[in-house]
Amino acid sequence: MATIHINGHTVSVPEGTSILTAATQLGIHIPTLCTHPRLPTTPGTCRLCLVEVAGGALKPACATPVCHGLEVTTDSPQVKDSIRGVLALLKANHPADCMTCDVSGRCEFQARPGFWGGAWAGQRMACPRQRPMLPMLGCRCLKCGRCVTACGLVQEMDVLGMKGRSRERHPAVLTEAMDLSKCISCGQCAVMCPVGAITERAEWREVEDQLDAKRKAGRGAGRAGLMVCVTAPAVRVAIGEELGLAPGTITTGQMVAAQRQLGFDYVFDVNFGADLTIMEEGTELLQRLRHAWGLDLPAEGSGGAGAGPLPMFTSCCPGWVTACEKSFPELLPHLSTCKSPQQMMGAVVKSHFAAKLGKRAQDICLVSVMPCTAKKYEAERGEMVREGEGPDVDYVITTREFGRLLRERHIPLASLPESAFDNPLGEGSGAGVIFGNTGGVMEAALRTAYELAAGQPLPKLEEEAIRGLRGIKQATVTLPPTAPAGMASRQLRVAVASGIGQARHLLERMHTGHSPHFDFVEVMACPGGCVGGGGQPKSADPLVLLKRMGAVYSIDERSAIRKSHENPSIQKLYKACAEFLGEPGGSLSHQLLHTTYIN
Ligand code: HC0
Ligand code: SF4
Repeated sequence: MATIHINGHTVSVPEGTSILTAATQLGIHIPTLCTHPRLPTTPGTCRLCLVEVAGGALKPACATPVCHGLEVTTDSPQVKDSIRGVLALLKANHPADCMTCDVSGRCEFQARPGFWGGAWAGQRMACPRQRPMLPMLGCRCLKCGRCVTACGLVQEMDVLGMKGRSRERHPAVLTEAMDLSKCISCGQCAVMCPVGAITERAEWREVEDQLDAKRKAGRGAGRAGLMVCVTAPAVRVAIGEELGLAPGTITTGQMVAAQRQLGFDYVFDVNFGADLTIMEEGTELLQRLRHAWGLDLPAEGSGGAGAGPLPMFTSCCPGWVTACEKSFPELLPHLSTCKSPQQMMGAVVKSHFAAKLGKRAQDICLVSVMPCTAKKYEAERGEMVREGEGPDVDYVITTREFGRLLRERHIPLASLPESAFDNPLGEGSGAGVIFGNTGGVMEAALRTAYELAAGQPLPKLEEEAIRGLRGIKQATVTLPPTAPAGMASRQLRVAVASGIGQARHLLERMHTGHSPHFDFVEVMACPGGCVGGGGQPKSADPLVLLKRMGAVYSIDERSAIRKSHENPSIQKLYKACAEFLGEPGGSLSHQLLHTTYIN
């Protein structure tokens, strides 16, 4: 252990601990922009955490390890002068466009003492906006390198690198163009950016325009007609945080109330779409298993899903689907043919729900609130746009954009009385909500697939082996001896990868035979799953993912219905509306709820 003194206060920490960490233990806050508790390196590039060590030398606190007896001062005149100089340099190279920047109000640079006022050399205004999902505005860049670390060391994608010299130096795509790169639009670079140099492509202004048009024209009569909002599982445990509440605060009821105040005519839940996905994906998995076990051949009219190879991989994460298309094309036949819950919601709202109201698909404007930047890309894919009718999902806004919309309209989320989702597309099970956590899609699928195969419920719903933040998790579930013939005592081996870098490791292990054969594999491109999505609130809390995950699991525990196949609205969609969907895996459900991903 090393005992050191910071501003006259004493603390003992393990040798090698950074001055920054030691100061934090003492409750002394040293601002920094390039360090982040969820990134594995402390590059010391922003120089805002300079401190004075004995002898008068200035050192970056984030990258300087302590040694026994070290004396540190964080607020000497020399430190203050140097930081003022660093700040002036950063500001000289940063545009004064806070008025129009999408992260204004949540920007770490703005939060720095000394940010406001003083000279902003050049006063350069915003660079032209581009069309990619994650526009880069090099002129805002502070050159901290967090985005490069997130992309290279966490996601292991190596799409970004620092290019150029001195004031022109900023992160850039290493290939010629974003389109030609391996980028999967996961947004982990954006969520780590302390300013707005990489942000999601903003759609909240267009959504606001649509809502304003409707408000002016009266209920349901605006330019876009009926406004429908659907919200992903992970948003309800993060929108409160985006608006200043503690991480992991659950605000489902207030979130629905806020969406109504914004002017949406109907507010539905993507958890319903998640339950629908489980019905289709569970059925598809069983078809593939039965085929592999030689129990039967795929049924006629099943769209060929039953003939798919094992292991089956989940297909609900668009970052992962893009990774398969760009980097692992040999896995495309292994992807489940199911559309994601977002796209299933879109398809059901624009067909079944529209028909019930006597509307056409194009009379409905569907806005999806997602923790994810890649969902914007998913909604625009050719397979998700119906000829002559337009896209199933019209706009995708991230949790951050949703927060921005509420701040713009002065809607006080935290103090709103709770409201409930509209029915029937607003009813979701506990299985649906855990989709938001890494391992959740798998756990939800097991709850249903086991029961379909074994003819009895899982003895324990919680599958602890695939919970938590480990990068690769696996479990084996054994069907009971009483299961129908051919199924009895069979083993189902499953794996879960959290983050695209970990997925790559899992694939390598499977390829080299270092992992057992798996039947079903879940991949979520972002570490932690959707709770850690690229569109979620930016947070410097090292425990933030665990807090959001805990909140998601607590919603499941408190749910009266915890299995997708027990959701009465889902049963109704298949049974009472037999003329609409028929049975899981049936031909209409194939047309609406499935797709094939090709390169
Ligand atoms: Fe997810 Fe989803 S769980 S990808 O992370 O499957 O974005 O929350 O909405 O579609 O349900 C994101 C979250 C979703 C989808 C669901 C899946
Ligand atoms: Fe890398 Fe993901 Fe950012 Fe693309 S979106 S540059 S893959 S971190």
